[in-house]
Amino acid sequence: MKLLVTGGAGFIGPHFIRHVLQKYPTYSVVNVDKLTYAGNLENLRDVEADPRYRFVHGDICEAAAVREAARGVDAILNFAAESHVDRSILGADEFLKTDVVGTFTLLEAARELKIPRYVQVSTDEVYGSIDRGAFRESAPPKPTNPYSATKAGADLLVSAYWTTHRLPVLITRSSNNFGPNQYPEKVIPLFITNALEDRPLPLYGDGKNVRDWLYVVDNCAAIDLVLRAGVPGEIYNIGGGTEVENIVLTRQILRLLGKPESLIQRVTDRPGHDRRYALDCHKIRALGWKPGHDFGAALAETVRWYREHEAWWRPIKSGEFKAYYARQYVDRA
Ligand code: NAD
Ligand code: TDX
Repeated sequence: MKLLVTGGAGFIGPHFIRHVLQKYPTYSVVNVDKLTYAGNLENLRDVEADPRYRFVHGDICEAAAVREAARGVDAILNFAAESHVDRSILGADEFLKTDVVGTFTLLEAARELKIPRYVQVSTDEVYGSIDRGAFRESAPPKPTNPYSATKAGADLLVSAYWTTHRLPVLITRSSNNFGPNQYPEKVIPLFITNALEDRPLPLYGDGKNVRDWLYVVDNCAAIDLVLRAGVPGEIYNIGGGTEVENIVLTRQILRLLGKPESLIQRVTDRPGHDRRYALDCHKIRALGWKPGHDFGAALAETVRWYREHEAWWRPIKSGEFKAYYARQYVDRA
């Protein structure tokens, strides 16, 4: 099987590519990535010499480049996105381009080239916040921030290509991922690396927002299963089943690092901050998936990875990230 993976140089993409190349000796992967601030070829060093892997530096909004890369593949998996909520609040331009127009461009290529399978990697955020219970796949999208709105727009377009064109599409909606190689703008790597630098951990609002954490390799196994066994036209929720309040998560990270709670800095809340995400995962479980990692052990492993890979995150934090962080958190403090 030949796969086209987009956004394969970000956080989840490299884990998925590694998963596929290790598990299936006959598979090959073409990775199209624009290498935005979030793309980093360091994340793929261990696979780049594999003859079954090829990198193409390209933008999913460019139809000709997409068509060229997609020719002859058996499936497209679209991981490429602008993915950070706080950046979408500062400015949503690139979110509309990549998350919506990019998805449209890929769908058109898949239709024209009659690609047998298309997987859209989406998010629990499209459902919006839920106080009690959990969203099923049939719940209508109710996004609350520009990022989730563009992801929801993309999902609707993907579903429309099934209904209208019978393009064999599948959508995965996962909860918050964590693990090695996650860009340090997201809360877990931000808090781990700030703590390692003895800098404050900026906790939004009352710290009681809840996220359902999923170890990244478990998400990759689920996406692989949906690719192989999912029913075209269907949506699959993928949740870690571990709901944690941000304040609890923050204390857990500090404990793992042996750092004091005085590093916690309460800052102004994120505008439109979703209180709680929760997914009903009966559908993906019926396909035969469940999370394979315990949250506490996976968090400890992640903390260890950042501790041992300063050479990976220090250049990021002193580069593009620095200006972003100043803009983001100086205002809130
Ligand atoms: P990421 O921000 O770490 O990586 C995104 C990648 O896409 C980068 O390599 C970037 O260079 C690339 N990219 C951006 N614009 C592009 C374009 N126009 N053309 C080609 N490549 C482009 O994101 P991630 O955390 O790895 O998330 C991957 C996917 O999973 C996204 O679609 C995201 O919405 C979804 N998702 C993420 C999470 C999470 O917790 N990280 C949870 C649920 C869903
Ligand atoms: O500095 C921070 N302080 C803080 O309290 C940051 C960056 C976050 N937070 C809070 C906000 C959220 O309640 O932590 C929680 C997690 O925040 P993020 O890591 O920004 O993730 P979230 O907004 O939940 O979105 C993530 O999960 C769904 C990913 O970024 C999305 O790409 C994915 O779709």
